[in-house]
This record gives sequence, C-alpha cells and structure tokens, in this order.
Amino acid sequence: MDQTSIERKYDEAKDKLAEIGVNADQALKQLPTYQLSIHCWQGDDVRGFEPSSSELTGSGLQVTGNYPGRARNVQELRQDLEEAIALIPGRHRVNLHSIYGEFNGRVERNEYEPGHFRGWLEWAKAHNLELDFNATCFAHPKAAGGMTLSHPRKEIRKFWIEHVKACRKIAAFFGRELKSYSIHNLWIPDGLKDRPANRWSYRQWLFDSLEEIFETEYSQTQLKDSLESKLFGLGTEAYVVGSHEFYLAYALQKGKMVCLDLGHFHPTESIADKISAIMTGGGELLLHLSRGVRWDSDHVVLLNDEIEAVCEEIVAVPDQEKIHLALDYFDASMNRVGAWVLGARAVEQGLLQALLLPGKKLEEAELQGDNLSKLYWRQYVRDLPLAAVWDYYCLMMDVPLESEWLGKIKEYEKNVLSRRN
Ligand code: RNT
Ligand code: ZN
Repeated sequence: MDQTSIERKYDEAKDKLAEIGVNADQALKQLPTYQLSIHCWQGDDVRGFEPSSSELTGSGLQVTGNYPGRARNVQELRQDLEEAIALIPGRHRVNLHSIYGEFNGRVERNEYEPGHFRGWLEWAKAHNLELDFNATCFAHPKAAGGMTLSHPRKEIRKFWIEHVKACRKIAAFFGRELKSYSIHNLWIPDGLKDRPANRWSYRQWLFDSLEEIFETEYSQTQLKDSLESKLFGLGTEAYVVGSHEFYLAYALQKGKMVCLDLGHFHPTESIADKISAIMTGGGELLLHLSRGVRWDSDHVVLLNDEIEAVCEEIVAVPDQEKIHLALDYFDASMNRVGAWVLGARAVEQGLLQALLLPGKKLEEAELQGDNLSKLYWRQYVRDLPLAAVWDYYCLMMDVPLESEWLGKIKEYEKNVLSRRN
C-alpha cells in the first residue's frame, strides 16, 4: 500500500470515529507515550550467558520447542533485539535478566557487578533504550531444591540475598547512567509440591530476606523495586511462598511495586480488574504481559480478551507514570525474533483499540442505566476500520505495516537466523 492510500484510509476511519465522539489524532498522540519493556529472555529460551548455565527445571518454568536460530551469545542477542525493535512502533525499554551479563569466565551470582553489564549499558545508550533488570533466583545449583530467599538454611538464603542486592545495585547503575529509573523485578520460584507442614516459617524467612535486601536504599529516580507473585508453578502446586497476598501486603507497607503477571493467577481471575483496585491508593504497578494457555505457559501475547481488558484499564490509569508494562513469555517453537514483534505489536494494538473506544458514549449509557447501548457501542466499534488507524500509526512511526512485518522477519530468518546452526 502506498503512502497516499494509507493516508486516505486513515482520514476515512478518522471521520467515522469522530461521528461517535472519538478523536483518532489524539489517540495517536497518546499511543507512543506508553513504553514496553522488551524481555531479552525470549531470544534464547531463558538460557543466559553464564559459562555453566543449569536447567530451568525446578523453577516451575518450562521452555518448549527447538526452532532453529536461537541467539547463542550477547552479539547475536543484541542483533536480534535490534531487528525486533525496528519492527515495533514506539520507543521502548529492554528488560535484562542478571544471567545475561558479560562475565568473561565464571562469576558467582552473589558477585555480579555493574561492570559485567557495561556492554549492555553502552548498547542501550547507542540505541536510545532504557534498561530494566531482574535477579535470577533459578537455574542454579543453589536453587535446585526450588527454594531460594525462603530456604530453611541460612547460608542459602544469604547467597540469594547477596545476589538480589547485587542486582539492585546493577539496576541502580543503569538508572543513574541512563538518567531514567530502572525497574528491578524480583520473582522467586520458592514453594512446595504438597501440603506444607508449616506455611508460616517460609513466609517469615522470605519477609526477613526482603528486609535485608531493601536495607540499601536508592533514589526512585534510579531504581524502582517490584515484587512478582505467583499462584502456583510446576512443582509448587500446593504452596507458593511469594503469593499475591504476601507481596501485596509487603509492598503496601514498604512503598514497593507489585508485578502482576497475566499467567500468575487463577485462569478465571481478571488481572484487568486488579489494576484500579491496587492503584486507587496511589500505588505503582508493573505488568508482565503474557498469555497463559491452561496454565502459566508463557505463550506469545496475542490481542485476546484479557489483553484487551487490561489495555482498557491501562489507558484509564489517571497517572500514567505509575503503570509500567513489560512482556514476559518464552516460546522456543517459532522464530523468536518474530515472537517479540508479534507480542509487542499486539499490545500496542490493544492500547490503540482502548484509546479509540467511545468512552463518553459508554459512560453516558452506564449513568443512564441504558445497558443495551453500553454493549452496543462496544460492538459497533468492532466494525470500524481500526486497522487503517494502526497502519497510519506504523507509517508515522516509520515501521512496517501489519501486512509487511512478517515478510521482514522471514528475510531475517533466511539471512541471519538460519545460518546459526
Ligand atoms: C516466572 C515469572 C518471571 C519469569 C522471568 C523469566 O513465572 O513470570 O517473571 O518469567 O523472570
Ligand atoms: Zn513474569
């Protein structure tokens, strides 16, 4: 499609939207203000660059598939990220896990330092990206039993406390150097397969570990701490120490953020509904956008009902600075670079769709008790040419149209990924 026809189609869509009180130009101004943190771990199946990386087994995480082309080193991962980012409209962040440092030999996790991430920092600067960070309390012999910060043995807890402290320091280093806060998110696999003898002791240990970890204070302009809960994992079906209630209570008391992962709740529970519930009091929130299929399976995000509902809530947050968006999935059964692009663009499309909802009409109908109209307008917009608005946005942001990006990914696969084996 040439530029003039994209513009013409946009103008038509814009007029139709204006008829129902929606300002498309305004929506397109707001859309690029949402940043997405793109997760590095989709590029290599959560392996990282430690010389002897251990399996994910025992952490409740599982990557399935063996599609060719996985990034095998830091250069390949950055090259893949650059390719993906070039196909995603907007200005984004990159989310690193600590195991993606450049270690040059064996370095214990409790000895990770900002220096191991200088390469990432320089790369981020060169590409005008900001960085977020995650401690890696899994895929390690000391996490083999599935317990880390709540391990009954003090020396094991101490090791992981030191690791997380080191990771917060690295995140703060990114924040300082890039002059934009870095979010440090903490997720641990700790839990039990079957009925615990005592639910209290592990939670008390985790609480004490967190207290020690957060003893070091950083300015919020450099570092924002976030805590990610989970309902259950593989091997932790009966009990997860860091449950939603546990972290929510902790975070509210200590001024930390919680991270809501779309795969970490009961399948019928709506994450969309939790956003305003947690944030009314002024709290800050991180979202891990993922797609669970039957369980926390970390499938690539598509614009499904849940993402749609979540996006509506995101655009409704009064103080947009207080909500942070990150992708979190890992699928090794397909072109991994394309998986980034598909998921990220789906979220952007969800946000756009939410911005194009006739909010005034919905509110009016609701206030008048006109429930039929409230549903009617939701359905009505589905017939509007929203894709024309999206295409125009892609044109504006200088990224391929929806009909074009898959071809670019196939080309990249042919020229780069398929030569990696
Ligand atoms: C695990 C959590 C966590 C991880 C990443 C790799 O269930 O969702 O966020 O996916 O840290
Ligand atoms: Zn997550």
